[in-house]
Amino acid sequence: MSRRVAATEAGGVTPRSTLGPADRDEILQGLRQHPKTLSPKFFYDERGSQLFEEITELPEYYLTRTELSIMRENIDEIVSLVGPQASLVEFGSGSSMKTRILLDHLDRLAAYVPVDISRDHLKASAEALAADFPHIEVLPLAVDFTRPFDLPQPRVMPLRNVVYFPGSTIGNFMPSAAQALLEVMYEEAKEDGALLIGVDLKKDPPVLERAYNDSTGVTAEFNLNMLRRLNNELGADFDLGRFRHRAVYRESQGRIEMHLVSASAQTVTVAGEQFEFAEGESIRTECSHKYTLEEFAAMAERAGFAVTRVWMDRERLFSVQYCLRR
Ligand code: AVJ
Repeated sequence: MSRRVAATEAGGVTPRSTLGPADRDEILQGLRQHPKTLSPKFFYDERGSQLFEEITELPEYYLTRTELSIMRENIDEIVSLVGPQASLVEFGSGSSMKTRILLDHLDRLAAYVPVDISRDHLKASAEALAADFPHIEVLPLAVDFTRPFDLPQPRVMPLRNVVYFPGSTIGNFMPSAAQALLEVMYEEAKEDGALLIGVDLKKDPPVLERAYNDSTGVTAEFNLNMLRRLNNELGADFDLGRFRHRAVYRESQGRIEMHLVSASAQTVTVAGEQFEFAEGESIRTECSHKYTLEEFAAMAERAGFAVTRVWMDRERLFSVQYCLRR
């Protein structure tokens, strides 16, 4: 029976094999490590992307709705700071509502450049945006945005570049990698450029832990789906029933860590390689770093940006920050 058919029966979504040889090597490398780790980028097969959409609507997961309300309430000021005829360079595929709010309001945008490594997802969301915003030149770029890249040349010369990075995805990067990513954003912002970024803020740990351990178990399914994907695409034999979702806030590192905990001692084969799991041993699947305003401002400063405007909700749960190249 082909994997395609099996997957349909299992999850109702027909996953396409999207993991390349480099991904397989990275996954095996992560499972050989102690503690075992898997990159959160591997969450997002079709089922994973759908589950994440569901997460953004959960009462406990305040991030997406809070960022959206901050954008809506402050869009006029954001538009005046960005100015006319800018080029909006989004690190990510731009499938979110937040991007549409910007494309709806920014003044005579010269171009919109979504940058994402997953070519298919990028192409689909860029085509949808180009159809909905025919007056904006949409120039998708399928590259790895953690390394410097050449920007496409729009028909209309932009007066400046504004890099956009919503959703607090900056939190997924370890502090040194987050620093390095801000330095790439500094390069791509170019002269007179700026950065508009969503940053989730440090807060009461129970509030954070609830956001990653929702009562309906959607986040648990999102986390476990990583194993389903390895079964589907790398011929692994994970028994999802023998792993448990766990998300904890590590105060000293200022981050939520998501883990898949082995419920018993077991052996799992992935791409023909065997991995032993002790009872209680886990795979860390995601880190979500949270920042204070001071901590993020210091990191932005080290990358060459000056934070010039911060918008927050009344409860100071989440921030959208505007940073100018110094
Ligand atoms: C999309 C990376 C911002 O870390 O909050 C949601 C992903 N993980 N629930 C986050 C996620 C668990 C999310 N980011």
